[in-house]
Amino acid sequence: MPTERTQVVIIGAGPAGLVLGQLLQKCGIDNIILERRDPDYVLGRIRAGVLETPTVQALKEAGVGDKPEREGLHMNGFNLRWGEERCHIDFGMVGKHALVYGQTRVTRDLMQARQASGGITHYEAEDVQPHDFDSERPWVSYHKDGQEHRIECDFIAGCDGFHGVSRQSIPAERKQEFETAFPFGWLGILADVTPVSEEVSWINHPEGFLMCSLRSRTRSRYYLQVPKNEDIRQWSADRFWVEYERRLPRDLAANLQTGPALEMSITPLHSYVCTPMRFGRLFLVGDAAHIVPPTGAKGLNLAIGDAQELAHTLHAHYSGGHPDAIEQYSDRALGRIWKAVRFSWWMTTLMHKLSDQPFERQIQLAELEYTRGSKAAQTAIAENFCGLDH
Ligand code: FAS
Ligand code: PHB
Repeated sequence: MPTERTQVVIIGAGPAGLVLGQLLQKCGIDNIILERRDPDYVLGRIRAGVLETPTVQALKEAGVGDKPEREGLHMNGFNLRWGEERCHIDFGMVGKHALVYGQTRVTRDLMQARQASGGITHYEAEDVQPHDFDSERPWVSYHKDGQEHRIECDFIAGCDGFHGVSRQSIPAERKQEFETAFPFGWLGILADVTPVSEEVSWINHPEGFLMCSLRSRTRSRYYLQVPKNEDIRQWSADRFWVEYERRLPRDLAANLQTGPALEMSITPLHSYVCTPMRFGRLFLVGDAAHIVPPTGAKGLNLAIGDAQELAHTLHAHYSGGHPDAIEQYSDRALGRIWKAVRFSWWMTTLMHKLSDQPFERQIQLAELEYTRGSKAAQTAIAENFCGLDH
């Protein structure tokens, strides 16, 4: 069996794996990424769109922060809408801003940077398996081109997403899992039509949530709340536009441009956290360890935050003088993660149709009215959305 040797094996070449790979590279820590798909498949997944300030800092550290700052759309606030009512959340209240810059572009920038730096990424690596991560000599096996391969390493980083192999390799009795699922999902559409507004709006509608976001001044990203088990095959772009226009506030509906879908998909909404995030010499990073509903625009930002946390941890370990750095990774990451899980859960319960109970909707309307009249409440939303300092 062909055997390679490196310091850190990274499973998964999504945002977490690629950021970790770049940061380790810059610290002089050898690493190999194993990704089960090919690059085009990874780039074809249309997902997040908003980068928090700490995330842009991490991307700069990884050497790919200039393009988001140069080409991303500055987000200086957003709108909460209900009926024809509106509350503007101004990020200036906390002296920060966010950037609208699609996850696909972040991933492409990272792939190009890794290729330029000579980092090793084995795409289409099948049956990746972590081994002996409770020992001093962990290793990883995988299949490629009809051969089984082995990589001996010091550490394994599970950056393989919610359905990856890393977390599944941990026996149930060693994990404490926290989870709550919402009875609905987001039907998203990406279309080359002029956005209804240059500001992102979250809209609480009696028949279900909708969001107006964008990727550029000519490309829109919109979402509709749909029942949890909705079948995407039942939704054409035309059906989406009819329902979307029906729920939009009048001023936004007047600006709506429709067109063919570049992509349509349904994302279930749930919250999940696995603790701890370290098992011997195996670390869980990003969606491999936690999932948040996209309402708070946190998933991608959390994943990149974890990658930066782990890179600093491993740098402290290898540079010596910090014997407890490895032990601290999980608690430090979870402190940041739980605050984002709470905010994402809270935004979801505030803005979505949770049930047919009139009481729940009255509570939501009361909270929205209160927020509109309270700078303190608006400031709390702004500081959570822009990313709490790590
Ligand atoms: P990813 O899932 O991105 O990457 C994991 C990688 O590991 C993948 O490339 C996968 O192919 C690979 N992999 C999996 N199993 C493997 C194995 N056994 N061996 C080797 N490789 C393996 N977040 C937001 O902030 N806003 C949004 O609007 C938003 N929308 C989303 C929509 C959808 C449909 C989904 C699924 C997620 C969305 N998210 C959103 C969250 C999303 O952006 C994630 O938080 C982000 O991709 C997490 O990055 P990673 O942790 O790198 O995981
Ligand atoms: C997006 O632009 O895709 C987006 C924006 C904000 C969110 C989720 C998704 O909370």
